[in-house]
Amino acid sequence: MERKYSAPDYYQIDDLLSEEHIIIRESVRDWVSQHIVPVIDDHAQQHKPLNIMRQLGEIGALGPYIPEKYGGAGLDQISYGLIMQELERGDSAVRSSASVQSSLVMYPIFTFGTEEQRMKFLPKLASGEWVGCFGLTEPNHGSNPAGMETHFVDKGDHVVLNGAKMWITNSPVADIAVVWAKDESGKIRGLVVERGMEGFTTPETHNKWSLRASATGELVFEDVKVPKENIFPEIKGLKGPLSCLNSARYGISWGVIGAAMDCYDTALRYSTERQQFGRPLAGFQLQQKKLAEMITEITKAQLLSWRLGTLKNADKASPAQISMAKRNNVHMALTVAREARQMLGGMGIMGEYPIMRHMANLESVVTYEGTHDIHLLITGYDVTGISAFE
Ligand code: TGC
Ligand code: FAD
Repeated sequence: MERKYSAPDYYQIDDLLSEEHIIIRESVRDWVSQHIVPVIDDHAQQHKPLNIMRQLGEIGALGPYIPEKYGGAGLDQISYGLIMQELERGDSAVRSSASVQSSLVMYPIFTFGTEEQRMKFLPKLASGEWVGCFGLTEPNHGSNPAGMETHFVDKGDHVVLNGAKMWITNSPVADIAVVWAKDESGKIRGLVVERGMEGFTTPETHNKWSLRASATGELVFEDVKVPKENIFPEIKGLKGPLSCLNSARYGISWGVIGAAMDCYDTALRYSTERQQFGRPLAGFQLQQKKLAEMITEITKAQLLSWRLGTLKNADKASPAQISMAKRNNVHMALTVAREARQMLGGMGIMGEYPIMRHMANLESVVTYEGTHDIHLLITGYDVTGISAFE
């Protein structure tokens, strides 16, 4: 069945975008309609991760804001956001792949890497020839990465890495991993671990009820010898990985708008077509309340992310502003998905509509990249000056 889609723009936000932004958005939207929408339900139902990194590279979705010299597209932050929005309209797994590769792998290599590291890794990551992943979370340290146990010791021209990371998007298919680990003085450092290094394995995590079209796994390091040229030279401390998260969380704030728009559009369409008690569902006040609240919250989220994008373009977005947008917009999208699912009645649980899949995916998105409550505490810290974490 061909699925129709009409993206809501209730506040004429297109007027805030450039011609280039709209061309980029429309081309990614068309790609998603042609290549993701027809196959995504099968991948999610079968728990069969998508294998689309090269295609994402071809459409310029990998490292959109990385300079062209390194294979990126040299675009601005609004373009990056719009690309994430369109990809997540298809499925959070698609946006996850693109945002991990762009913000969590290419961004740190570009920002913290040596020129040799940039030239070695970035062009192949931008084209999708290589898949990257990002290892911060550990079995015993999720919300509190400062406590990480993964560590390395200096052995002259190389270091020896031990430890384990958990819940790592794309680890089972990754060619390289950007890994955060402590040195002998207990400082957090970043290094690139490559597939094939002895003692490095990436077991897959099975039986997820969420992000079923995405591969998730572990990173296990057993005396892995990593050459010193793979270590980021200067960056030390938690601000290294957290800077990458700023970029990825920003992208998520846009991405989830795409999922919410898909749910809203599906519910609006269904409720005008489906008749009960002799009239369309959309004619009942309770259904209109749901639709009116959805479009209000989507519009507010669109404005929040657009403004954040302009701040990011000017290099003025604070981490706390990014936390607010990530938290607000993911919660908005989950609420829209839950309400939209109800509006379709029994059909809302079926794979021929995207809503239940988006809803299940968003249960991961509300947890990863900092949980809903952690982002609230970041805002609390920002407005009071008192950290609830200490
Ligand atoms: P705290 O003492 O506040 O800060 C330590 C140092 O870090 C600096 N900093 C930041 N720098 C850049 N950006 C940020 N957002 C920053 N937040 C803090 C800070 O200035 C300080 O620097 P310095 O120079 O003084 O050392 O740190 P804390 O230990 O109290 O922790 C703060 C907390 C809880 C907010 C932080 O740990 C946190 O954000 N926890 C959540 C963990 C998280 O988000 N994990 C995500 C893992 S990756 C992932 O989920 C990928 S999913 C991908 C997908 O599939 O799409
Ligand atoms: P915990 O930290 O154990 O938290 C459990 C609950 O306790 C949460 O509700 C949390 O909000 C609450 N809590 C914790 N501390 C506090 C506090 N101080 N005050 C109040 N409440 C608190 N990580 C990576 O490094 N790379 C990846 O690519 C990656 N991909 C992921 C993909 C998926 C599908 C998932 C599900 C996770 C992924 N993650 C990844 C990990 C993700 O970032 C963590 O799951 C997340 O940071 C939360 O950590 P945790 O699961 O250990 O939960």
